[in-house]
Amino acid sequence: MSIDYQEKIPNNVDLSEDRRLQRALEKWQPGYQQWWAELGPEESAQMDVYLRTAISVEPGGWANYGYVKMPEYRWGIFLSPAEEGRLVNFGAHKGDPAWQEVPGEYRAELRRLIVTQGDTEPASVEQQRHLGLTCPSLYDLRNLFQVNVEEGRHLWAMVYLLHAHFGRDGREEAEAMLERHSGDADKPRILQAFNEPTPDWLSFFMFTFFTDRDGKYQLASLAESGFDPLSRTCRFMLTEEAHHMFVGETGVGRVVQRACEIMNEYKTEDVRKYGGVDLPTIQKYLNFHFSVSVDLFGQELSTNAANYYTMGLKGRFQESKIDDDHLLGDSTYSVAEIRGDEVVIGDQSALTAINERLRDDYIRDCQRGVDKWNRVIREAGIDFELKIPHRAFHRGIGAFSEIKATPDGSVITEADWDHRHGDWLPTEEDRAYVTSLMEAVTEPGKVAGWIAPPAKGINGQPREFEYVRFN
Ligand code: BYC
Repeated sequence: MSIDYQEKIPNNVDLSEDRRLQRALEKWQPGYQQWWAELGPEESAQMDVYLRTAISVEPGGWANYGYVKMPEYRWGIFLSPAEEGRLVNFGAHKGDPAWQEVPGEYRAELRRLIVTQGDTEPASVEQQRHLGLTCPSLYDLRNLFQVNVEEGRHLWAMVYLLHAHFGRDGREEAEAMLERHSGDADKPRILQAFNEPTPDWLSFFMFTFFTDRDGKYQLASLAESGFDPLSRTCRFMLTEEAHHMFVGETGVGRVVQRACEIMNEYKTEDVRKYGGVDLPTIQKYLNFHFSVSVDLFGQELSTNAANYYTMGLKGRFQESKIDDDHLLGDSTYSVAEIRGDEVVIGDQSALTAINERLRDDYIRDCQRGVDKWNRVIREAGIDFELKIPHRAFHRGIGAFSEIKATPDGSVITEADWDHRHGDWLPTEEDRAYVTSLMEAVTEPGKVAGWIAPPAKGINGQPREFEYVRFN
């Protein structure tokens, strides 16, 4: 399954065998390139960036690193290898051969899932477009750009499915991906977290930790799909996603580490005085990014999600490894809900609670990363613990969007919320402080004062390697 880089659009799907599809995608390509030039990373076109490019979809296919100017990055179409004899693994069609073509009766639902997924990818590039101007190091700048080009490729992945399987409406949807823009008043991105700005690097690291992790869980559920081309493309996308979450986890970890170093070196809690980000501010950013990211899982009880499952279009996380009937007709699942002014746990149909189950899987995974940050704090001998807020905190979607709650899940009045939310979410002042730290550091090996250096370089290169060359 090696990738053909001789083609205008690199691919491992024998694109040249399907002239119509090839022509349609080649027609979409200039619009994509124009979008990248206008809304991709600012002032980056002339830079040589040390990027990885997939050379095959097999394990180890990531070995190819070299300097690339981003507008010349070889975005293409890569699907994981087909599994022979793959079946639909859940829902009403369980046991049928996986579909190679869109099942006609589920066309609208499948298109909607693919469009929602696809829309997030260019959105994140738009959200992050100014960050390069204030990079804390060349290492970080290179990682930002790696994330950006791969999100661009994820858009290609979804656009390929739309073009290859949805005819004219698919082509129209592919156009619309370049017309909606993050934060645009008239044509916003579909999901709210993708209309929030990513104004500084602490936000970027939080975003890649929390929001990219939603990507991991959504892609993993779509990778279970009975629609085989979607499954195969998501499986390959997941291999790219892992690096993005690494950037988030280590990025926040390095900000935490620097805060602890300052506290110990100067024997103070006043980390800001010495140009670091204090732990309480990191906690507020965590609260914000966690809460907007858990919204991305949708309503706790969702007939949409139940239908996607029964139709065999979107499964649960690691569906095939779960030991049950994969139909969920009679099963129940515990779901937190509001009763009066209390959060209580009740049993609900497992089928309608699919979104909530995925959210639970996600929260457990987030906790693992937060535990690592807490280890850094503990090892520095500091008495402070970062905490994931309760799922009822600061929600815009689902049952909890109706109420106000503290980070530990107590329901409070609107008036109380108005009075106290600045203790839990970044205030204007917090944001202004974090913004004031954002100054570009572009000398190889040097790192801004608010973040610790990375533990090691990329692809075995030293930390002082020139990861980005300015021309
Ligand atoms: N914002 O029945 P419900 C990634 C709407 S991130 C706005 O719960 P459903 C990435 C919903 O559309 C992963 N609206 O909805 C990360 C529905 O509208 P209608 C992206 C929302 O469908 C970083 C209504 O509320 N992938 O890859 O079960 C960088 C009822 O809701 C939101 C996917 O999301 C919201 N947050 O669940 C780059 C996978 N939530 O029908 C990339 C595909 C709900 O009443 N998407 N609504 O008009 C899905 O599976 C589902 O669409 C969702 C929503 C899980 C998002």
